[in-house]
Amino acid sequence: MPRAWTLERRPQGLPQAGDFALREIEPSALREGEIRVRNLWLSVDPYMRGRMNDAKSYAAPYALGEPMTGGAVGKVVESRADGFAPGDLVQHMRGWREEAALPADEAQKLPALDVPPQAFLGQLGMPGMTAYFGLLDVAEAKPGETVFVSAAAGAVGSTVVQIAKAKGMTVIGSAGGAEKCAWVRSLGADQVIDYKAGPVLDGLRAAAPDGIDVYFDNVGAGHLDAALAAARLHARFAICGMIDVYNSAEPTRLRYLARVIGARIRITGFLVFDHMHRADEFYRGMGALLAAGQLRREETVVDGIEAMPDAFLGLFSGANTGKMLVRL
Ligand code: NAP
Ligand code: FER
Repeated sequence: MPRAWTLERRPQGLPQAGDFALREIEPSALREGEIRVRNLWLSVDPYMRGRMNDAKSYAAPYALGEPMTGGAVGKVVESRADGFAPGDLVQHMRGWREEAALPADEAQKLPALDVPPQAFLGQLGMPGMTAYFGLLDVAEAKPGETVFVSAAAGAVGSTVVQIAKAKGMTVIGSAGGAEKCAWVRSLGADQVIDYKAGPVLDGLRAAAPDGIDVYFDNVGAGHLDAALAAARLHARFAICGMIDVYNSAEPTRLRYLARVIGARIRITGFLVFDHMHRADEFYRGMGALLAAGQLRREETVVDGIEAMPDAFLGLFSGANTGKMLVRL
C-alpha cells in the first residue's frame, strides 16, 4: 500500500518528529481525465513550514490528518487522460507521498532541457524561477551593480549567485560555515561572508566598502538589518524569504530600518507564483545559461520517504548545499 506523510498537529517552533505521521493510503480508482503517478523525487521547501501553521496565506494551511502537498516528479503508471501515457515523466504538487492520483491538468510534462528530472524541483523549477524573477524582475538588478544574497549556498541563493555573475554583476554571498562559503565562491561569488563566524554587518562592510545596490533576502532579521546599513542610494531589496524567523515567535529588531528614507531604498516582497505565467521565458533564459556552461547544479539527496521530515528539518539547520531533495 502506498504511503504518505500527514500533518498530525501544528508545530510550535521547530517541528518535532511527532508532528508528522507516515500512513498507508488506499489508492482510489482513476476517474476520467486523471493519471496515477509513482513519485520518484519529492521536494522539501522552507515555505512548507508556513503551511503547517493555521494562518491565512496565499494558500490554505495543511489540513490535520491529511497527506501534505508539495513539489514532486514522478512517472505515470496509469492514465485515463488524453496525451498522458504510462512512462511519461511529470511534475506536480502531490508530494509527501509515494503515489498520487490526480487530474492530468494539474501535472506538467517535463520541459525538454538537458537536465535530470529532479532539476525541475530545484534550479529549473520553483526555486530557480524564484531566483530568476526575484533578481532580474523584482530587484531589477543590472550589470555592474553589487548584489548581496543571503542563504547563498541554498537552492534559491546559489542560483541567484550564478545568474548575477552571468549577467555581469558583482556578487557577495553569505552562508553558514567555511565549507559552504568556499563552495559559493567556487560558483563565482566575488566575496563571501560566513555569518556563523562573526557579525554579518562587519562582513558586509568589509566585502562591500562602497555598499550594495541590491539585496536578495532569504534570511531576514540580522541579514536584512546589515543590508539596510550597507545599502547605497536607490538600492532595491527583493524580499524572497526570512527563514531566520519561520520557527520563531520573537519580534525582529531592525536597527537600520530608517535608512530606507535617506537612501530611498525600495523594499519589495514577492511570491514566485505571480511569475509562473512567464515559465517559458524562464526556461529560455536558464536554457541559454545552461548551454553556455554558466550554471552549476548541486543537490543534497536524502533517500527514502521515511526520512522526509528529517530532510525538511535539515533546511533549518543548513544540512543542505544546493537543493534539498528526497529520492524514492
Ligand atoms: P535553501 O536555501 O536551499 O535552504 C535553506 C537554507 O537556509 C539552509 O541551507 C541554511 O543555510 C539557511 N538557513 C537556515 N536557517 C537559517 C538562519 N536562521 N539564518 C541564516 N540562514 C539560515 O532553501 P530555498 O528553498 O532555496 O529557500 C531559500 C529562501 O527563499 C527561503 O527563505 C524560502 O522561504 C524563500 N523562498 C521564497 C519564495 C517566494 O516565492 N517568495 C520561493 C522559494 C523560496 P546555511 O547553512 O547557510 O545557514
Ligand atoms: C516561501 C515563504 C513564504 C514561499 C512562500 C511564502 C513559495 C508565502 C507566505 C505567505 O503567503 O504568507 O518560501 O515560497
